[in-house]
Amino acid sequence: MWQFLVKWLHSSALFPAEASTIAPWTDALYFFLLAMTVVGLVLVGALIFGFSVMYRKEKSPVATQIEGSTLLEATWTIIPLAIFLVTFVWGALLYFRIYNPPTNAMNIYIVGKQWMWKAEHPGGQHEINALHVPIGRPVQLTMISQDVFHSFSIPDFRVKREVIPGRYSTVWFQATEAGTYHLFCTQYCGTAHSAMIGEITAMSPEDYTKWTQQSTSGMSLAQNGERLYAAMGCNACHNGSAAARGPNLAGVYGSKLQLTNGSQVLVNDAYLRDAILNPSQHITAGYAPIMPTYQGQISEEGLIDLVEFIKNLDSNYRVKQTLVTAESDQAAPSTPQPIAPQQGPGANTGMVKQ
Ligand code: HEC
Ligand SMILES: [Cu+2]
Repeated sequence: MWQFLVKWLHSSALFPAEASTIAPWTDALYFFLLAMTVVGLVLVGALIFGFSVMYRKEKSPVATQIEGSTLLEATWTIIPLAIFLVTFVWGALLYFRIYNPPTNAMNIYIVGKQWMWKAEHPGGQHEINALHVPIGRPVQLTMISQDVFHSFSIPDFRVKREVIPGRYSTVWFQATEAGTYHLFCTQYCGTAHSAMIGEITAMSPEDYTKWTQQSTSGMSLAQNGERLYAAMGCNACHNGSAAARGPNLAGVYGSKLQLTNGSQVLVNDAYLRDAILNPSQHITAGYAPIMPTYQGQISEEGLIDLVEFIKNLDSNYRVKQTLVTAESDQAAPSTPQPIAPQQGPGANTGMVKQ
């Protein structure tokens, strides 16, 4: 019955395809709301119609005063309340499911700007107004806008999330069927807003691997980040040695940092980005507030590269460094920090959530 309804709606072009794992769930809630609305409409409509016939002027020319009925009032309060509470709980559960990516999700970065979508895969593949994803695997998008508000929407996946300047927002989905799907910007963002569209290509994991190999730019995001890290002089202070003026960034991602103001923060993508742009906002305990701000000096893409580099910094770096130092018998605190080996696009081991 359900399958039939959805198939029929879809083939009549009234309804987007259900092409992600979440789609049947959002649709279930949608149809529940629709059904409740129809029930309400029919009930109220029928009562109005029935009463206006039953109590028309010819039948009851003189108005009679009717005292209230507690039972009746309780009924029409409790039943709608129950329906609203069911809707609320159902919607909240669905919301948490949609906005909390599973820990094994692969991460792709999205940068929105007037008027295009840029996608950056961890392996360094770049796409404009297009996004290739594997099916059968949770995909998390970490999105940010370079200018105004945008909104990233894939109707066939029932995915939609605001893309905000200055802040990462995330959304995730798991595509179920190979195919191409529409991508829209659903937030009016200026003259060419309607052209801010693209194509999502969901493909089998094998095809996706093939695609990533064919479209690689040769440098992963983390490798780009490593270059930028050296070019911006970050390693002047963050070189991992004990004498360094800045903290060792290896393993910082996913950890809890103690700040000088006494609070603790979880280091995630957003925190890393903010630490680079507004270092004076949150000083790590035990360090002087000497880090300069990089506001206006690094593009959003550059920040993503840096974040990806820091994320992938091997937490065993210090240990390894000691071993290497012992082996070669010379201290080398200023050598660039090695990055964790790339395990193919998406094998993002640093993405473990707490
Ligand atoms: C002049 C020295 C200096 C430079 C250059 C510098 N930093 Fe820092 N950085 C610090 C210090 C000191 C802290 C700790 C105090 C604080 O939180 O501001 C810090 C904190 C951080 C943090 C917060 C995480 C933590 O463990 O405290 C990140 C992330 C970071 N730096 C990244 C960078 C990046 C990326 C660059 C280059 C674009 C950079 N830093 C350049 C000195 C520096
Ligand atoms: Cu837009």
